[in-house]
Amino acid sequence: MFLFIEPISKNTGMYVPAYPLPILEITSFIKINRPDIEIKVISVAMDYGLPLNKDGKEQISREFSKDLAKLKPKGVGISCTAISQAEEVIDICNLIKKVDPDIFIFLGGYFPTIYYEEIFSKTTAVDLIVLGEGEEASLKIVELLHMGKNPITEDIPGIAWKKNGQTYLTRRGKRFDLAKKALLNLDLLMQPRKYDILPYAFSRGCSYGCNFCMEEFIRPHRRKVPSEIIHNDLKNLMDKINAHTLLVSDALFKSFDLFPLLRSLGMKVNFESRCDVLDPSIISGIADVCGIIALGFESASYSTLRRMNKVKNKSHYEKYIANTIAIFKEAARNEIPMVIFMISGYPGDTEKDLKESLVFIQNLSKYKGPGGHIFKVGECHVYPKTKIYELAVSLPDVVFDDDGVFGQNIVRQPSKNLDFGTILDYNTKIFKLSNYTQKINSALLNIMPFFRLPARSLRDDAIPDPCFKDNNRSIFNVQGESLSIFRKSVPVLTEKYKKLMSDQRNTRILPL
Ligand code: B12
Ligand code: SF4
Repeated sequence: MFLFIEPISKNTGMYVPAYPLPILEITSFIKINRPDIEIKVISVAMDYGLPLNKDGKEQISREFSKDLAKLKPKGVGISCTAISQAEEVIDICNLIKKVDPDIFIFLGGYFPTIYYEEIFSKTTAVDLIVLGEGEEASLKIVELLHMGKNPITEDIPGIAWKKNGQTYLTRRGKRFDLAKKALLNLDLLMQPRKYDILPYAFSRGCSYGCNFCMEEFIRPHRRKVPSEIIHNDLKNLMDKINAHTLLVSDALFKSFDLFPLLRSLGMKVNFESRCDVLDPSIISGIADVCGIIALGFESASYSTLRRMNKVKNKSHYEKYIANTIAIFKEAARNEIPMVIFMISGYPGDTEKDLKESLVFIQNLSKYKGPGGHIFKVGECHVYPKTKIYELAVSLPDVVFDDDGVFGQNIVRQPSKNLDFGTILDYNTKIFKLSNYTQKINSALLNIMPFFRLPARSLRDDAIPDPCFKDNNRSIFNVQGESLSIFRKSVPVLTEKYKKLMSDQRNTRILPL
């Protein structure tokens, strides 16, 4: 048998009780092609619990080791999307090899695609890394292991491995043909009915090339999933999982023509799009189906948006800004909750850039409506090997925590006279212009039950005991019933930890 695992992310603030879509896509593809091969999907958070401290993590490791010894998989595939999962991934790999050194371990996802060398130099527990989309390669790996053969072969495109101190790579394969995408097979999940949120990708890839984004490393062009597959997948999701909240997982969502279908299925759709892609005139027609609309706005400064490669020129910028205002007004008028994502302290930013964003947001927030809005502004991260890294090192006065690929690499000084304290001041001022209405609160609580709560608040006495898997409150139960109990204590927690909620991301990192 084969196991595919989604490890936890140490960043709890954005935790979503959703099935692990990347590995569900891959395993469904393997299963449809090889129904004879046994496969299971584990979401560590959902199936074992979310560890809140070292003790919780150790308990989970013990339980997982026992299961592993029972299941005896020939191979384990592990997904690593976010950087905040990376260290957990390494720990799981080491643990698996400790239980049985013969289990073949392979990784995939954004992080290993970009940082395969760094992973190989940190652990010898990883046998192989798949670069880019994982369907075709995983099928071949699993088939070879099933036949008792070594999957480390030149015949599989887009894989990397290390032998005798040297890293080997095969040529990158073609993009996965989405016409071959398998219907999501929910039976591969351990507990399909425990998930509250249904993530789904209607398309993959994006060609905009914003230089803080990792999309171009995996899929630099947008391709759509054929509509017949979408229809069948969504109907199946509604039948098998008793949840109605859809979380769109496209890099760039544009499939607004599908809203009649989504309405007919009784779904609430939460999506993120670009400020210059979403047409404000369609908003009133889709309002009844919308949960939250998120926009990757990033900044109101032309100079910053140019450095991000978010806009091409001045006229693009003007359209970008005008469209953002129009979307915001329409969403407010139609009572749709909005989340506006922003990055502050981008390499090259001066205080003038931050001021421009603040003034813009002050004006925008005047159009507030009962749907509510949140300005989620975060500090800037300079991830090695990406274009933003090149930009940061090319500018003489930029200072960032150069703490390697496993670190957060926060920009501390984006230009000569702008320090980190000033950036945080602006972030707080912008965040405070959010309009937390009842509607946005409950929409957010549904999708991200721990949104902006500091990690330590998750062990607070105000949280009822049934929300934990153990007596020491060191493992949180993130299954549907437990989260619905937890949600009732959120108002108390929000009041108590108010100050920390607008603080830096590290307050939301689990102390593991
Ligand atoms: C939906 C989403 C979210 C949701 C998560 C919901 C959920 N739990 O499902 C929310 C909104 C909460 C979110 C939050 C964040 N996200 Co996000 N998110 C996405 C998004 C749009 C979709 C992920 C997805 O499901 N894709 C669909 C599947 C099919 O594609 P896939 O993951 O690429 O999988 C393929 C390959 O990667 C590979 N593969 C994947 N796993 C494996 C495993 C094996 C074994 C193999 C062989 C192959 C393989 O094969 C798959 C199939 O072809 C991606 C961008 C994107 N389009 O993927 C960003 C993305 C993953 N997010 C990103 C970021 C930065 C964040 C945040 C840190 C943002 C922030 N500043 O707060 C947070 C962190 C959250 C956390 N707790 O860690 C970055 C990750 C960069 C990084 N390495 O850190 C991405 C890549 C966006 C980007 N382009 O930069 N995110
Ligand atoms: S538009 Fe979004 S998905 Fe596309 S490159 Fe920019 S940030 Fe990435």
